[in-house]
Amino acid sequence: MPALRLYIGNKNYSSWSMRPWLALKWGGIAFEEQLIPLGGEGYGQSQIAAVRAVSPSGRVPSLHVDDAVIHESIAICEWAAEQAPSLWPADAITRAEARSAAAEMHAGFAALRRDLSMNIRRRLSSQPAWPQDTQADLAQLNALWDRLYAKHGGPFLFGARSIADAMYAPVATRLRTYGVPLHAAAKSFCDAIFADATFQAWERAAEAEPWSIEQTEALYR
Ligand SMILES: N[C@@H](CCC(=O)N[C@@H](CS)C(=O)NCC(=O)O)C(=O)O
Repeated sequence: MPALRLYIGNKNYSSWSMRPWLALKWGGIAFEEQLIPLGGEGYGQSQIAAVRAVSPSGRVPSLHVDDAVIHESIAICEWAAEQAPSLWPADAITRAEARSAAAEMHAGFAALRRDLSMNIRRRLSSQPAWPQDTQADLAQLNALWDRLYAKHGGPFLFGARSIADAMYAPVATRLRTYGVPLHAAAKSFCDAIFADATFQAWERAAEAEPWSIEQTEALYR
């Protein structure tokens, strides 16, 4: 078995880190994790260099498999699925649909990611007025989840837990943080993620972290 080390950012803020971490854990793949605190007061050249030293893109997550480096969250998830094929649906067409949904998250929803930064610990008391492109992303997300729940019946997006759920799990926390009203399918998805023991382990660690990134905390204050 190769030596696996996953480099991640702060669990409270780093949504890209959460995705492959969940996939590896759900796949039963043993790995060591190393957290590099990102952002916050005094963030500077030494942390940027620390990330660059473990990831050619200068971003986390990055998975070291012996001497090889796999970066980009979706590529790490795909590697995990090669070790644990049940991370994708068994049926070829359903698997292709799950890959479409996962790729859409990785490449899309830019306005949602810009305006609803992940901040697991935080709960806003009232919902901000979202710009039009963010409203469009939220509508697109609801339409996607409505369609997948109607087709596969839950409890996860493709019935059983898959990488598609890992890709959207951080979004569930964002909807909770910013108090976004939920369609029935979105509520079912969020409930399924929040009840997942692996997700809960990440969430507990996020809540216990000492770091605070003022730029994110100051949003909508
Ligand atoms: N497309 C990349 C995005 C990775 C990304 O943006 N990571 C952020 C943390 S969530 C990062 O490393 N930022 C570097 C920094 O803040 O210095 C992926 O899917 O892995």
